[in-house]
Amino acid sequence: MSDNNLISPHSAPHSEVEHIKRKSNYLRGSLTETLQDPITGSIPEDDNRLMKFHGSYMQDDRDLRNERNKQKLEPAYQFMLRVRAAGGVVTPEQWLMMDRVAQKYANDTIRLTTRQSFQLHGVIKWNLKQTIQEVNDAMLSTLAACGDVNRNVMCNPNPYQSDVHGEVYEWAGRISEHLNPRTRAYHEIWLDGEKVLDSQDNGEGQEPIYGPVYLPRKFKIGMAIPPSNDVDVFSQDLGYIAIIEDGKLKGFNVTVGGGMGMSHGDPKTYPQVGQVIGFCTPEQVVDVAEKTVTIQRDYGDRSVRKHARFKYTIDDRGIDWFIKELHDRLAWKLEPVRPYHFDHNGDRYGWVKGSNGKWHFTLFIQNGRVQDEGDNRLMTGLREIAKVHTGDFRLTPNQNLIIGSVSSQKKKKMEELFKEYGITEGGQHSALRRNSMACVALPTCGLAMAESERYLPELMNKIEPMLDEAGLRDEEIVIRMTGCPNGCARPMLAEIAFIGKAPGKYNMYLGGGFAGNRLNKLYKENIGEAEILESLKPIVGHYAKDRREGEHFGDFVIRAGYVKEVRSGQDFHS
Ligand code: SRM
Ligand code: SF4
Repeated sequence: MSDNNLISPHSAPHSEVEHIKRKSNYLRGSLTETLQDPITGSIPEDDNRLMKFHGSYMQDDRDLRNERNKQKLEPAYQFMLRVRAAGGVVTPEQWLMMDRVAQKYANDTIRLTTRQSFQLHGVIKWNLKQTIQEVNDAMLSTLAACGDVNRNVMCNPNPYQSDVHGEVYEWAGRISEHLNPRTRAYHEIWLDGEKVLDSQDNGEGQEPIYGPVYLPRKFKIGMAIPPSNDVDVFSQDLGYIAIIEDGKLKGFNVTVGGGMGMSHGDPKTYPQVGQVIGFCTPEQVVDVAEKTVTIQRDYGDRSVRKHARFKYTIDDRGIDWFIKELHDRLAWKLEPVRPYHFDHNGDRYGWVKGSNGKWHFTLFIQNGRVQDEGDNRLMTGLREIAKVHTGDFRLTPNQNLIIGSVSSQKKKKMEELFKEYGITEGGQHSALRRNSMACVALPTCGLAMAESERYLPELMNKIEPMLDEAGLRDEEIVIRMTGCPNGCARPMLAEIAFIGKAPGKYNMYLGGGFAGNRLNKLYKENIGEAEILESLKPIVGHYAKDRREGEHFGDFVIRAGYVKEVRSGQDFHS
């Protein structure tokens, strides 16, 4: 196979991370040794870079940082562990394992992520190996949950069309499997696997798709089943839109070049929506994924990490260049795009009966945090449900959970458990809250500039009375918040978004498409809570009074002139 850099058009020196990957001997580095170092709860920066590929980030509790600093203690180092499950589907046994390790090794909470994975926070270095082993014993994995590789493949968990969901889910699994790193490093380091190859190995067999330096940056794939765009297919590096005719899966439209991350005030970085480039059959999806990934491997920017995502490779070279390159590598051509239509990108809550005759219940979990808090015993409740459930659990792309495939006989029992533990579809909340997402941010995220998960519910308490007054409590409006412009809750696609700038300060964006099909636009910069509420109130009132039949909030704010429509990422900052 070719060295990844032979074709690279970027002549600038490679970034430090590229050197770390290259000399890591396929993600081994000195992890085995540094994990055992008894002197510190941390690991060196080079190994930390490699840890990401193994599904973990070193963090420290930022709430404790100043105090520990004053006491001349090292930061409270801990590790975040991300557990991947393609399409977010897990068995009750796997749920129980996550619940157990969260209590035993982490901070007693399970975090459901915006990409249908699990996160554990607060695992200390000396417990990492045991935690990862228990995860793997339950047939889940942390490998490639982070790092410059393909990440968890997202898949619509739509329970209305169980047959099609089942099929699309299978394809998501196959893509995921095919693009998994093949290095034995993970087995050697975490699972006491035998060391098969030594550092002299030239890697021919080790990583046939990625090669020795993997991808220039993370890579994300999602599969949507219209009319739901809950996976936010246009935010994915590579997306697939299922085309269903007469109830049967015919294939997929392919989208490329989406992405959310940017830096405040740097127009060279921007969020982008993917472009729909053609159609392929189900049997062709793995081939399309592999060839797309290899194009990014060979042409992505390895010198500037901020410019290394696939969206920039496409924008710099043009979509026609990409399509030609893809067709050349495939040795066949995509067919013309087929018609499709998305209605929304949020979740649909409560019970539905699927085509398999089984029942599915989507419950609302605020910002994906599963925990017991006072009278709210969500974590215990889900544990008790998992003990008797014989179907599956499906993590949604909006940080919620579906208790899937409940038989008619079991439905009543489930309802009793829901009642006992206060588990609901969120009907007591406004539709705005039920369409909300916030990223983790403080105290664990090292990149957070402001609160997000801990603050959005509080802000919502203040926005909800405003909605009540305007008669909009049940109006579905998508609102998202992140603690920085990396975009982990995909805020740039929300109708209303707040992106952290500094403690207590946010940039406010308006005008995203209700179906996740249009980026929003900056409305106000660097504002605190008082100004957020002051800014929002007149717009909410105006919308209640002047909206057209069926007009969504994001469309209204553009028509009413609050913000300009953004047609592509290049317009985002203008
Ligand atoms: Fe993210 C980095 C959390 C989905 C874009 N993301 C991080 C880190 C690991 C912070 C870090 O690098 O030190 C955060 C860990 C916080 C913590 O304490 O847990 C973090 N990202 C998350 C999660 C948990 C947010 C959530 O609240 O659910 C999501 C985990 C997904 C998963 O299960 O795999 C998560 N991150 C996303 C998404 C949404 C998506 O993928 O659909 C995005 C935007 C889409 C995209 O990638 O373009 C996203 N995360 C980023 C970026 C910006 C990447 C870029 O293109 O510039 C970073 C920073 C980076 O990579 O350098 C980042
Ligand atoms: Fe952290 Fe920023 Fe991602 Fe939020 S958006 S989790 S603050 S990196």
